[in-house]
Amino acid sequence: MKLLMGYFLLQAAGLAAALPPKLEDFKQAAIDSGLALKALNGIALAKSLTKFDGTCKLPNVKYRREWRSISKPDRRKFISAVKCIMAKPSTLPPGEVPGAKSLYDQIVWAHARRSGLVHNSATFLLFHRYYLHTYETELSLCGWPSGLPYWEWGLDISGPHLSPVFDGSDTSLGGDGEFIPGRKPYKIPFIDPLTPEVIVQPGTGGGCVKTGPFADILKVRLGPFNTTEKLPVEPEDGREDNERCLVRDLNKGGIERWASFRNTTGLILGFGDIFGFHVNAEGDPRWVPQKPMGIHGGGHSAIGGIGGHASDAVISPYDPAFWLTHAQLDRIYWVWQMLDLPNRSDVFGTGTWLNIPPSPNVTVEDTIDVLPHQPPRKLKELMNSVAGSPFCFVYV
Ligand SMILES: *[C@@H]1O[C@H](CO)[C@@H](O)[C@H](O)[C@H]1NC(C)=O
Ligand SMILES: *[C@@H]1O[C@H](CO)[C@@H](O)[C@H](O)[C@H]1NC(C)=O
Ligand SMILES: *[C@@H]1O[C@H](CO)[C@@H](O)[C@H](O)[C@H]1NC(C)=O
Ligand SMILES: *[C@@H]1O[C@H](CO)[C@@H](O)[C@H](O)[C@H]1NC(C)=O
Ligand SMILES: [Cu+2]
Repeated sequence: MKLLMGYFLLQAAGLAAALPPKLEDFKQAAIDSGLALKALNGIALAKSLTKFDGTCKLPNVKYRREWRSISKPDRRKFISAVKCIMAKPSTLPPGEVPGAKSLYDQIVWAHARRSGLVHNSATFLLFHRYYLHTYETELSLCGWPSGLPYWEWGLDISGPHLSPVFDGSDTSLGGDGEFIPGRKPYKIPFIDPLTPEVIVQPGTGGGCVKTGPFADILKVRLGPFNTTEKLPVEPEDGREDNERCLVRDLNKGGIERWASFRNTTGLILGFGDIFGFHVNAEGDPRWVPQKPMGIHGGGHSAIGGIGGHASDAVISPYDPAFWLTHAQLDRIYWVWQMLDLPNRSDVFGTGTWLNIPPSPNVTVEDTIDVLPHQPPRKLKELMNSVAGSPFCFVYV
């Protein structure tokens, strides 16, 4: 009801029909406090509600909410659904991927085995949107009918170790990794020679996650993969059951430097086409060598820091917080798109990681899949979260 009223108010104010807002429309203080992003999400929501078509309708739309706006009993329900995915067996043919024992491992594998195609490539944003949908679908089969929660990085700029997402309680996604003192700063080994040095300082963890709902049940099995020269595509190695703990290194630098309200809001307001939005969101060294990481890298680094699984480009979905951080990235993309959807329904780039090996430009007529979970779909079918797509969600 509150949502609907907001919608009509915005309609009445003519905002939903206006041109996309500009950076100059907001005071710096409103940007840095998150008020601007909240307002932009409100406008995007109002606009999205005018776009329903086909089977996606107001009564069945999934609301994707920030972790803190979900009640504690509902957070526990969500966590139970995640545990249910971890308890189900993989459906892959026996022996094909021995490390994919549970359905959760299998879903991680769906990311790992094509990671060389869906990062620093044209399909990055839409593959991950489709991938989140895969998880949301499995969650609904496990008793969580609502939208996937997201994690608003900006609220935790003082440090993710202070966030309710990571407080280690039974309403969190687990605590920090065990603190390992005396670690050295780490230089990210970007392969692109144009990328400036990026040094990550040790975070507040560094070891195994031993608190929270998944401490006793979640094991990392697949990998590790050697990403020195390329990200994997259908790798032969890394498929074995290499059981180990989930490592985290909550890291405030990830948010301060790359995923603050200023960074996310600036990205939404700063670019009018997919080229600018995409290469900045992902910090593509070929196009923005002076700005590696992007909000995407920042969101990962905030959880994985140095050596944490969330910092691993291939198997980061092992961290149950991966899904919330990627929902936040998708939310920023969604808000940006909804502000001017007709002009923001394109893709930019080729079909391989940093175009290694070289591949043709991708178009919206090309397809992606999350096999065996989700069938191939044309990229143009994945643009609108409330019409003409397998999706039916909005961010609130
Ligand atoms: C990863 O691959 C690179 C290049 O092929 C090689 O030099 C390096 O030793 C490998 N690292 C590991 C840990 O296997
Ligand atoms: C991200 O925002 C912070 C302020 O919150 C700023 O210091 C930093 O330079 C920004 N990073 C990028 C890559 O724009
Ligand atoms: C957006 O699309 C409309 C038509 O759909 C066009 O009139 C307008 O100029 C476009 N704006 C930009 C910034 O491309
Ligand atoms: C691929 O896209 C780039 C960037 O837009 C463009 O410069 C190039 O001409 C395109 N290549 C082909 C073969 O269309
Ligand atoms: Cu990612």
